[in-house]
Amino acid sequence: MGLTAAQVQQYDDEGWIAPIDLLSATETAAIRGALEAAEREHPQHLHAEHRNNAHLILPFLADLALHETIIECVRPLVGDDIALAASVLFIKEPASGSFVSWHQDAKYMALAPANFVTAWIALTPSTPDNGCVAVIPGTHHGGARHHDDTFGEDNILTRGQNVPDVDPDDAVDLVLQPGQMSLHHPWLVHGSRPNRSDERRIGVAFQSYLGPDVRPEHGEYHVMHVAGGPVRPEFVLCPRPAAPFTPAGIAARQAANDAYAAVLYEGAEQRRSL
Ligand SMILES: O=C(O)CCC(=O)C(=O)O
Repeated sequence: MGLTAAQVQQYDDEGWIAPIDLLSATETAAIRGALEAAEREHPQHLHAEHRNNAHLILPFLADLALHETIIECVRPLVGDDIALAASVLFIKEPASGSFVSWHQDAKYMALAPANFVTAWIALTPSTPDNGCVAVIPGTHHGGARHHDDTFGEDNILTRGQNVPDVDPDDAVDLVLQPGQMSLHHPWLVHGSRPNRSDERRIGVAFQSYLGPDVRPEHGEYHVMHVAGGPVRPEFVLCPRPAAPFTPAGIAARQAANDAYAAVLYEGAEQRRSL
């Protein structure tokens, strides 16, 4: 439970920690099963273009976001009062070209200071063959890098934002078994290649857990309370879903997605639905 001093040191030095054991095989299979059942039964709410903030309509994902082990790992990195800004289902279908270009999460999130951390949870194996997350260690030092907006068809990111001057030879693959998680810093340059395997690669990213001093620089953030003191008045407090796909949950998620899209697409030349 929690992080060792060496893991906290690695986060400070390199900007990432992995792998961290989170869920048992049974728990992971149950969450994957529930997610895939929800995808089958409610495709209009969970299709490939609509994978943000599903924790606001699916109680089992909200419960996962509040997992005690995640909180114990996040607390030493950001502080005791924690809110969750958003979540993303990063799903790569078998043998698909979907990839994630080199980017820094904080570039377009308009949250400051960068006292927040993403937890990425593997519900399937996540390997070089199926396009696991890869990071460039140490790139969280020095703040924002230049990004080009590429709007690539197969790019999972909103703008296809890409840091051009990355040497892929510097990358470390964050290989995870189902039920393990990684943590990464908001300024860490990272990305992922396509899934060349014949199985889905499913990751749930809680993006991000915000420390007590973090505030929106502009726009509106609809956040969920996670731990410690109350959510600051600069944020809109989102309720946890009472049951799957309730009208209130669907409306809360839509409002959160609309507000998030407005922030992420600020100044963008193209837009797609979130
Ligand atoms: O899941 C992926 O391939 C990329 C994940 C990512 O960019 C993130 O969690 O910030």
